[in-house]
Amino acid sequence: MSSPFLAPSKVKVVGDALPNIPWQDRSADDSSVVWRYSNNPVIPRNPFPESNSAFNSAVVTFKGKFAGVFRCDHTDRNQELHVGFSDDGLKWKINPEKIKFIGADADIAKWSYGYDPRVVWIEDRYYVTWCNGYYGPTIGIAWTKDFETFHQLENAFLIFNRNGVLFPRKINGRYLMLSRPSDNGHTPFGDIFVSASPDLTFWGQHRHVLARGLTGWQSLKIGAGPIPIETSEGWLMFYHGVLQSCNGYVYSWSAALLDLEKPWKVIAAPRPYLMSPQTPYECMGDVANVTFPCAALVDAPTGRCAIYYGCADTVTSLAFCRVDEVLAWLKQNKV
Ligand code: BMA
Repeated sequence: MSSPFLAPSKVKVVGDALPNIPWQDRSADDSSVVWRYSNNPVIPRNPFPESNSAFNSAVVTFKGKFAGVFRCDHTDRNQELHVGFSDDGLKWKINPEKIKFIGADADIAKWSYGYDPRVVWIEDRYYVTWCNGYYGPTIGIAWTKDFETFHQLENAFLIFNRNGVLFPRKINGRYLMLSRPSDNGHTPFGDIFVSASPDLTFWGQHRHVLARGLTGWQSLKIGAGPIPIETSEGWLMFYHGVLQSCNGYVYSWSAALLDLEKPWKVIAAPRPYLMSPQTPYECMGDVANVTFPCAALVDAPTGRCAIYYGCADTVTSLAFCRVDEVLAWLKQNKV
């Protein structure tokens, strides 16, 4: 079935043709704007024996195939980052050895924990950002060209901060990163901000982007998800939102549109979610009721988009959408 939100296809997605991204058409009886892969989850909780859970992970194209940085919490329940490779984006081989970052100042290089990675290609290399333990959570940055050697840079911000997400190109000569200032615990608050840097070391010009509390599903806190997608209409930013129920936090996600030149200006923010935890693998696991997107692969000419999202802090799943349909939906469902 096609979506009732089908837009005239004048929307242009900036990016490469990626005809081989994972894809499954929306089923005939489904009119959702975002739909789930029928064989979810694609990554089980224990891709190697020491893994307790594999979720909230980042996938990119690499040498015509796919690579990623995966959050694997170990059976000692430390949060670690692992590399994985896949021919089709569906079947993954995840390296049981955790990533060993090199090159950082000795003080920064002391590993404590790392989680919720994002990966982005900017100019000539891949950059990884993640929630890095340094006397509390902040945003770590590293780069790689081959997914074997990872060069760690300075942490971007002071503690406490999470959900550091780089834009895929410099804007007006500066790198831009979304983030969500937080606390040292489970943070019952949080808005999305953006910061600029000339060199990925020194960050400033902090601007407020989007506030929590626009509607119920995003009433407690919000945080950026995948790398923003550049379109002719603006930056498409998928983001998660959290509400507090009598049973705890519930993590859903949706999409907003940001100005291309000044992404702290919001063009449209959504009233409803696009996905909330509804399937058994999203509702049951180490943390119930979590859907948490961290990566999107887009085939620019067609606008087909595959989104990797963590489920219940336990496994990783895939969802699909079309960029023009999401933008048309957002126009009709903005706050
Ligand atoms: C956040 C992070 C995420 C996690 C979420 C739900 O604070 O730890 O990795 O998915 O909580 O537990």
